[in-house]
Amino acid sequence: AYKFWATQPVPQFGDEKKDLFEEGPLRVQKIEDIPKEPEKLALEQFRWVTMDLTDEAEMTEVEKLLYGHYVEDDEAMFRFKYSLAILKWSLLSPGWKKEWHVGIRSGNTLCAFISAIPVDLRVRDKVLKASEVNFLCVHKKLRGKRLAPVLIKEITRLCNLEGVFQAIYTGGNVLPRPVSTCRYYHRALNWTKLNECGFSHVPPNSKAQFQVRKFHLPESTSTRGLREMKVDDIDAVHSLLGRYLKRFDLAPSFTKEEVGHWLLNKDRPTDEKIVWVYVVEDANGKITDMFSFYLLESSVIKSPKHSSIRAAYLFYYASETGLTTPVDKSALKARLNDLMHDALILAKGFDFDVFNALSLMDNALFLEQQKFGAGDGQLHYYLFNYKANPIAGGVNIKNEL
Ligand code: YNC
Ligand code: MG
Repeated sequence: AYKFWATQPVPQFGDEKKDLFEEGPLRVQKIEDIPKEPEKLALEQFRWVTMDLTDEAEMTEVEKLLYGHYVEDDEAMFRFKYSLAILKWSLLSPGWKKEWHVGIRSGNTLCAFISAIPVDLRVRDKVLKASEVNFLCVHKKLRGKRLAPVLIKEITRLCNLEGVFQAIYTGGNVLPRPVSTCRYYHRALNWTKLNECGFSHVPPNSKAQFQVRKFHLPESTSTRGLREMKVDDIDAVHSLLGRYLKRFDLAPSFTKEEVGHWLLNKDRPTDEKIVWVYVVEDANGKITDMFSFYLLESSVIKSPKHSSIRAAYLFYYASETGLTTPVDKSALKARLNDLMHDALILAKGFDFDVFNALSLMDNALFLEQQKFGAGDGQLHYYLFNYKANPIAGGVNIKNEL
């Protein structure tokens, strides 16, 4: 059924084995054997281009393509709306390579795109020099013409030429074969607006006013010592987050530079702020906890009243409470609920409409209590050219980005 994916070094459906196996690459290649040129495009008006994303005009072309043609929900009511700021953040991360920002132009029009960024990815006890593939997008008028496999083969070739043979990627549709699957959860902050957009509904036997009351939040946070993260906190946050992520089987292994990039709004004007990061500093000046969320808007395609939804996505978090041996689950649960409650209050204060999270990391400890509801979307995690045993609900990469 998967004409293209059946030919790729990914685990196939049907070859699942009950027994645990040794994890590792499915295919081993040498850089010398990788083709130096891209595959020829079938139609002659099409040509390969490397997008220069440090050039505002070229970045704007990518933004426009995604704005009109990127991921929508099943009912085509909402579409991810990536701003220039978030694209810069996502695509110009430490170690980024120009060659990994790949476009196809028809004449001068950008009509397809795919990208990768480098990541040191830990799968259980092994750290892979991998890439994170994202923003695969084909113009709506060119769908169903097998351009996606061509783009995927080209980004593979370009990664391979840099000595990168493994990749991680996520998606809403089922492909051979997820290493992990998460569910989306949503916590209304502005229920009335979400309702008007067709995102939230009045449950049977309830009323709009009960929903508004259910999702009401206090004005101010309550965790003592909570404050915004600063540049000076990078070392402490790098250490705390690094130790916390070790709790999970699939996680990036961050350098300090990466922590600075992903968690601070350095060089970004205030009105382009995209990530909110808070730490808890105790009486001795020690950073004991941190949490973060980022802004990603969605276009509302069908509402006459609203054009976009401001969604906060839960990003990295960590707490010393989870780092005792053995872990005191009830203490961790209490702490995370306090922290996430404050995260919701802050997001509400910054005018977000909804707070999204996935069923990963330790989220099961607070999703229900913080009034998150399961959405219909699922997010599947895939590893390219790496055979791994299934990873249960403990994945953490920048996901829907
Ligand atoms: C997808 N999302 O199954 P088979 S997520 C991977 N990821 O192949 P055509 C996908 N494969 O089944 P269309 C895919 N979607 O025959 C479809 N496919 O084996 C497979 N949507 O190609 C599909 N962005 O060109 C089928 O399909 C084949 O014209 C069909 O284009 C697909 O960024 C797409 O959802 C998704 O823009 C581009 O529908 C288009 O429909 C579109 O006929 C809206 O393709 C936007 C959207 C996807 C977001 C993402 C992660 C992408 C990961 C790609 C895989 C990377 C592998 C690792 C490479 C590096 C390796 C190293 C080292
Ligand atoms: Mg196509």
